[in-house]
Amino acid sequence: MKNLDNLARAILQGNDKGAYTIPTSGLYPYQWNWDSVLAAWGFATFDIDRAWTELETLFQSQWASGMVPHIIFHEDDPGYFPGPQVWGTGQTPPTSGISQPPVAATIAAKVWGMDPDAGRERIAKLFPKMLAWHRWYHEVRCMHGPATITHPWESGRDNCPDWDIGMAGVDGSKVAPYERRDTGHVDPEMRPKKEEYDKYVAILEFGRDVGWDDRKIMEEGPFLMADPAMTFILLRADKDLLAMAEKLGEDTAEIQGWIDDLTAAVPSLWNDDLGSYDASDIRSGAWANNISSGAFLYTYAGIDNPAMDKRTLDAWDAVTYGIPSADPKAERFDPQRYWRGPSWPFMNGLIAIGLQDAGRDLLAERLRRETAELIRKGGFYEYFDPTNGSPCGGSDFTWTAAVWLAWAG
Ligand code: 9YW
Repeated sequence: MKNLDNLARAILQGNDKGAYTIPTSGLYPYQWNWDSVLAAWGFATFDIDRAWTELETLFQSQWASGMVPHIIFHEDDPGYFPGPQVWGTGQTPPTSGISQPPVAATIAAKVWGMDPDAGRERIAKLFPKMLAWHRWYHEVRCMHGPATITHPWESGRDNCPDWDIGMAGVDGSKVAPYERRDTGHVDPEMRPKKEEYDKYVAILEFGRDVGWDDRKIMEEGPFLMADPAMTFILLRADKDLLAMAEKLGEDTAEIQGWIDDLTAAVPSLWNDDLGSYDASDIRSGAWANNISSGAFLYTYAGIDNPAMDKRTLDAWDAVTYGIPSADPKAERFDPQRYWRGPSWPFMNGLIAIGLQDAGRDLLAERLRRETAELIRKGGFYEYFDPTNGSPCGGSDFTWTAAVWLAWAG
């Protein structure tokens, strides 16, 4: 649809700060890691040079450890909490101290496919940076087998029921006084609750107090959970990185080793009682007992699992528009509260990549159609109620516009 294409481009251009894109003005005024990568996918449909620049800017803020932070605070903006001073990472430009799901290699491979000749030089420069990021993920975050997260924000699925058991053990009562900003931009009913925010800040303060030391955070931090989505996204990205290494004539042995190790860890994410991939608390071993859209990324990782297919369809069939972020049949399902139920267009897009690659064209097409309908009816919102399609969260959202251009529209 022409006019929606134009609108989507205008949203990307409106959120474009020159060399990076913000998710939406007001609510999220900085560069976010996976939002930015998805923005590149959208830019690639009409401005390939700008797509590469987006990825290059992101990797300019890579830490010496290889970690690529989840937020880069290029310009100070008092409209967001917690800002650069709270994170206190000492980086230039300032950044947060945690990462986000590594969708970069997967999307960079797609952008290269859209720019096969000129793209070679740009991808060759990005390759060692992506390799270093993946190495950090494997050596640090995968030390227990599956990919883990040290903060719910690291998962990018902040208040998903996946993290409830891990959050239960976090003491949020002693955090320094702070003022939330998110609830001034959007309806508080669509955002995480105060108790959750106190705990988010407490986990952040731990990281800052240990100088963002990876070892201390992994060993002593207040929160450590195995994340199925992070595991599947990393595994998929490893495979894309391997294919890239082959095309560039780079060594593949290390990447192949990561793929083997992570594939071997996937069965540890299977909760037999629930009949689903599930998050778990690394320290206690307890399951989250939640069926989330993150767990539905197994096909995206190239994993075949008929029992999980059934689970996915059960959850999907129980709503009308796309994949719900939490189990629609569970009591804690909350169709408009962020990651506790809503359907997220970019997440649907990632799941559809997996379905498409697995040759499940009808399902991929259904997901595309439902997502397109959400956007057509509601606009380029951050997320949507999967039961009635109402738009939620921030408007004029970058990754929603990007997936419209690259996939849904
Ligand atoms: C926050 C920007 C980010 C996304 C995350 C999403 C949310 C930030 O917004 O987190 O302050 O809560 O959960 O996935 O990258 O769009």
